[in-house]
Parts: sequence; C-alpha cells; structure tokens
Amino acid sequence: MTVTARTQVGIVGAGPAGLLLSHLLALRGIESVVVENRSRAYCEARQRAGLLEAGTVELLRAVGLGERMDAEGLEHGGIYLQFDGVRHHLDFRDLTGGRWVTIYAQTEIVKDLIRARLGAGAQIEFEVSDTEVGDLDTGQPVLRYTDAAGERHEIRCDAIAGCDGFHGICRESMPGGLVRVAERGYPYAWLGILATVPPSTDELIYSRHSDGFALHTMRGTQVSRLYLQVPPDEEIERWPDDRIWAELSRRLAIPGWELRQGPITEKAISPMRSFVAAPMRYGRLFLAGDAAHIVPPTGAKGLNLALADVTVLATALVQLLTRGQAELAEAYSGTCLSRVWRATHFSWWMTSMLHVDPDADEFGAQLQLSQLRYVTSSRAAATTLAENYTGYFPLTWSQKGR
Ligand code: FAS
Ligand code: PHB
Repeated sequence: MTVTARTQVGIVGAGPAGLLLSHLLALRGIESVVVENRSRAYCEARQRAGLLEAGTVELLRAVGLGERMDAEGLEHGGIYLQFDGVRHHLDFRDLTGGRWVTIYAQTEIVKDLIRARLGAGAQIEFEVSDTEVGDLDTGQPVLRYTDAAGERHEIRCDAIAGCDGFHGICRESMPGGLVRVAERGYPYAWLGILATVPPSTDELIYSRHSDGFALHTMRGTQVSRLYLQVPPDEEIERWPDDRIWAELSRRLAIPGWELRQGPITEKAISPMRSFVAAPMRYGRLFLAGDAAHIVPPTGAKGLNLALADVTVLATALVQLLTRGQAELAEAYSGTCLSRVWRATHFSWWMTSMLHVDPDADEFGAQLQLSQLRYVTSSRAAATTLAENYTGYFPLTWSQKGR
C-alpha cells in the first residue's frame, strides 16, 4: 500500500546541499521533504571537506547557522606553498583587500543543519531505499521512496532538487542524450588521515615534493588532517600508520620545523576527478552539488560549490513558487555553470601545479616548478590564486526575500 502526500519541494539527499536548500526555502515559508539513504549518524560522521570560502561563512551567518562555526571555526588569512624544500606564505588579506577562509568541518555543518531543520519541525526521512523521481517534465513531479519501516511513499511536488551526490539517482533520471558530461581523471589519488594531535602549523601547507603532493590541514586546535598523493589504485592496507607519518614528515620537511605525530583515528583513499554535467535542470528537476559536478579537493571547492548552487536554486524556487515567475529557474543551470567552471579550472590548476604526474617528463616537471616559482614571486600571480581560493563569485542570498 503506497502512502501519498504533497509538498512544495522534494529534496533527494541530506548532504550539505540538500539540507541547506531545505533551510533556505523554510526561511521563505516554502515547505520541503528531504529523503536520505543513510542514517543520521552516518551523515553526521562522514569525513569530507573542511574549508569554507569567506562568502560561504557570511551566508551561513546570515541564515542563522553561524553560532558554532564562529565559536569553533578557525579563520585563516593565507596558506603556505612549499616546493624545493622552501615554504612560501601567501597573505590573502593583503592580496585580496581583506578576504580570508575558515576551517570548519563539513561534518559540523551537517550536524548544525540537521539540528536546525529538525528543531524547526522539518521532515527528513533517513534510511530510505528505492528512491525514484518521475513526471519531471510536468508541473507536478513525483518523488517515491520506501521508508526505514518498509512502507512505500509517493510525494507529489512542485519541484524536485537532486542533491544526491555523484552516485545518486537524480542525474541518471534525466533523459538520455540531454546531459553532456565533461570530465578529467588524474593519475593519482589522496590518502587522507585524521589524527588526534594538535596541528603543526597555523595555516594550511600545500607541498609539492618530488615524491608527490602532501597537505597539512586541521579540524580545530586539537586534531590534524593530512593528505598524501598516492597511486590511483593504491590499497590502504599497504599504509600502516608509521609509514604514513614517515612519508608525511619527508614531503613536508623544511629545516627547523617538525611534524607532530599522534594516534591516527581515520584513514581513507579518495579518487581524484573533475566532472561537470550540463544542463543542471530538466523540467522541474534541479541538480545541485556533487550530483552535477565534482572537483579534485586540492582547491577546497567541492563543499563551497554545493552550497552556492542551492543558494541560487532557493532564490529561483522562491520566485517560481511564490510569484509564478520562471526566469531564474530557467536561468538556473547557466547561472551555476559559470561559477562551476571557474572552480573547476582553479581546482584543475592547483592539482596540476602541486601533484607529481608519474607520466610527466622533465619538461612537464620544469613547467610545474616554474609555475610555483611564479606564483610565489609575482604579486599578480599570487593574487589570482588568492581571489580564486577565497571565493571568486559572490554568493547571492538576499535576506529580504526579493
Ligand atoms: P553529498 O555527497 O555530500 O550528499 C549527497 C547525499 O545524498 C548523501 O548523504 C547520500 O547518502 C544521499 N543519497 C545518495 N543517493 C541517494 C538516493 N538514491 N536516495 C536518497 N539519498 C541519496 N571537498 C573539499 O573541499 N575538501 C575535501 O577534503 C573533500 N574531501 C572529500 C572526500 C570525499 C570522499 C568526497 C566524496 C568528497 C570530498 N569533498 C571534499 C567534496 C565534498 O565536500 C562534496 O563536494 C560535498 O559533500 C557535496 O555535497 P552534496 O552535493 O550535498 O553531496
Ligand atoms: C580539508 O581541510 O579537508 C581540506 C582543506 C583544503 C583542501 C582540501 C582539503 O584543499
């Protein structure tokens, strides 16, 4: 027996994109239902991004989600770029007239959003299965799913948001032949660790070492997060903790500095890819975040792009559903894709500049080093990096509901 219901916006996926969309719509009095495959605990513990552009921080504050972020987040005014055993500091505030970034983990943003949504009495269905979307080219698309108790549901909506990530069902639900994919693979992956030891640096260190890339980031003042470039088909079993620390110390080493070591509480290998699907809309189905695009994490853009997409989408849906005006909804895909391609280029550029390509020849390696020398010696080149890193496109969410 199928339970039928109605809502204004059906949202597939309780990642940062789906949850923030539900929150923004509620601020404008628009009802939504979020359905999620996984449990609440799993969503809140899934280690992913950790760096927020200034615009993302300002948005979260503006919509009432800034309290814990401001209390526990770490504001950084720059990064270190390291190569040939020398560490160079890029001062973002100086280069961009005051821009900065904040370290605040995606896990904490997801916790803040779930608490805010459930606190407001919103409907989030966790542990669903067999999610389907249909009638997308009608004014009344449908969202179907089976709940954790095994009951089948059918929700009639005014619009559906596909916030179900790269492996979700929404992108696949768009008509074959409509979606064009542009993608690039990389001949390496990232081995990421979480360690219970205070960070050994005040700001992030991006190191290009002849044996591969390394990144020192953090999760607060007591927990370090570090990444190592490894082969794309590498197995985590081949990396016992002491080997990880030895490799990190070598790739991050400079005279007079030491990497503090501690218990590794989590380690995983994640693939690197650039992927952009277009268009991001079909009828009343709107894709947002990783459901439409993936960037390698070197530029720290994934989470920021996902939140930017739903800010554009929320504004478009408010106009469509409260005033029946479709301009912003029709422009949604194009509006997002210009930001997406800027971030895709920047992420590809950072990745290519900082990772050792196993197939590269001497010419390729010298081009990389020349790029790094230019970025760390030319104010113009450093400014390009700084303005992209801190967020090139402003986020457009007006508090006043226009
Ligand atoms: P998400 O993938 O976060 O959320 C999608 C949600 O949809 C998930 O909860 C999923 O369970 C759910 N879902 C999927 N299919 C469904 C279905 N059929 N029905 C119902 N629910 C469904 N970015 C960085 O900047 N720095 C990093 O270090 C970094 N590390 C990353 C590591 C990994 C392994 C991955 C995959 C991404 C990483 N990213 C990183 C990028 C990351 O931050 C993403 O950009 C961000 O999670 C995107 O958010 P969403 O679009 O909400 O997608
Ligand atoms: C992180 O903190 O996880 C992080 C930060 C910056 C990156 C990638 C990952 O470029």
